[in-house]
Amino acid sequence: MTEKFSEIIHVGRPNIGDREAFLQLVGEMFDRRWLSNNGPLVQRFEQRIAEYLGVRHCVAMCNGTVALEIAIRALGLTGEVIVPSYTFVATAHALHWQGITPVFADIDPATHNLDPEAVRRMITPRTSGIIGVHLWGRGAPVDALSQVADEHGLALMYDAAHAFGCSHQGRMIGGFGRAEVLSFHATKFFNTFEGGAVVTNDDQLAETMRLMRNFGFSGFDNVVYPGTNGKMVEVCAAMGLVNLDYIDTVIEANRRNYHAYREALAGLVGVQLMPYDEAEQNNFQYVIVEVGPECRVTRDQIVDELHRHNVLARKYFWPGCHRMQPYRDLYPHAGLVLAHTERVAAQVIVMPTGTTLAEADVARIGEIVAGVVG
Ligand code: T4K
Repeated sequence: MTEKFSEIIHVGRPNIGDREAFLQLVGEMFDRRWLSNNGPLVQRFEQRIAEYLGVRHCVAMCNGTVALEIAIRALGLTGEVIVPSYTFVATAHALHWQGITPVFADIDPATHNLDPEAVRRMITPRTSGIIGVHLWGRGAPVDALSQVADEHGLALMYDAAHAFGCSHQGRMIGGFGRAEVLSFHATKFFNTFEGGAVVTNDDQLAETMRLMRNFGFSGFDNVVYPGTNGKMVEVCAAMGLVNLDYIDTVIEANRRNYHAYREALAGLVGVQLMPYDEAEQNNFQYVIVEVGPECRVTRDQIVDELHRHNVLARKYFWPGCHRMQPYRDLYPHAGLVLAHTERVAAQVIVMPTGTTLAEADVARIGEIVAGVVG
């Protein structure tokens, strides 16, 4: 049988704003001969992100993973930090990379976000903090997590890599916890090629992170802190400024596709599209399909059929961080307390979306799924 798509359809195909505007900014950058080190484009970018999210500080970085590492270090986390296993592995690696033990807590199967009661059960005398993840751009249970953190004197920060442009309980994500970390990777709905940021309302923390991302330099020849190189370069900030002007178009395309998926998958037994709360502001970038036990076929059979038709749907975040290295060897029994994580990771499919995918393409993807589900 022939494939439904002759070209590969990717999850995470970049959305790219006005090319002329981008080239104009790059031309100005060349004229200035200022390419990195807190240049004027990075400063403008940081200001616009902070305004967009309503936070006091945006510290732009070279990618989301380094932004996580710097935020973790600036908060002084040590010993053990509680994180979900059901997340991109960078959340755990950013801790392990600095000699901190990621301790995996289970999720709420309805929201895929950390279950605050499961977090509570994982606290030990070595625990110094909690990193919540706003998975798929849906807000984590911020009130309950902050209550657990306060009761135990733990620092609370968020991995908001999926949640740029999203609100939770009517407030923009970016202002929760001590700090929130964004990713602007090429595959995110809003990208700066590679890039990331930490946003915070804490003046002192922002100042520390600015030092940390630039080797700890405070002026010429004066190093006042152990730092690293986490700087965003000017060309990335140029991309970010141009894509900020394009963000509403991208969100609208994602919203339209999400509704098209809703229609295309309606009535398929055991196939559920994860809803977005339309009372909130959403970026609609993660179209999540869950294949339950009532379905006639398995999640993997559906994914295989999609791939056969050149639709590279993904099984994020299968099999869970606890089953990836080095965590699988370090904590071979972690799965015993991660029942929901294991079940959810085995039933999720992430579908393609974005400005390069037309509504008609979504309908054809729906036909592939319907064809295999029967
Ligand atoms: N925390 C969370 C919760 C995260 O999800 C992430 C990143 C981070 C932290 C870390 O942030 P960064 O350090 O990355 O800023 C992708 C992305 O690489 C990663 O950024 C993202 N999360 C994760 C969810 O997805 P992979 O390994 O699946 O990437 P890859 O290369 O397979 O790309 C996905 C698809 O996109 C491919 O089918 C090809 C397509 N693609 C990719 C690129 C780079 C394109 O069409 N064009 C491109 O330029 O992780």
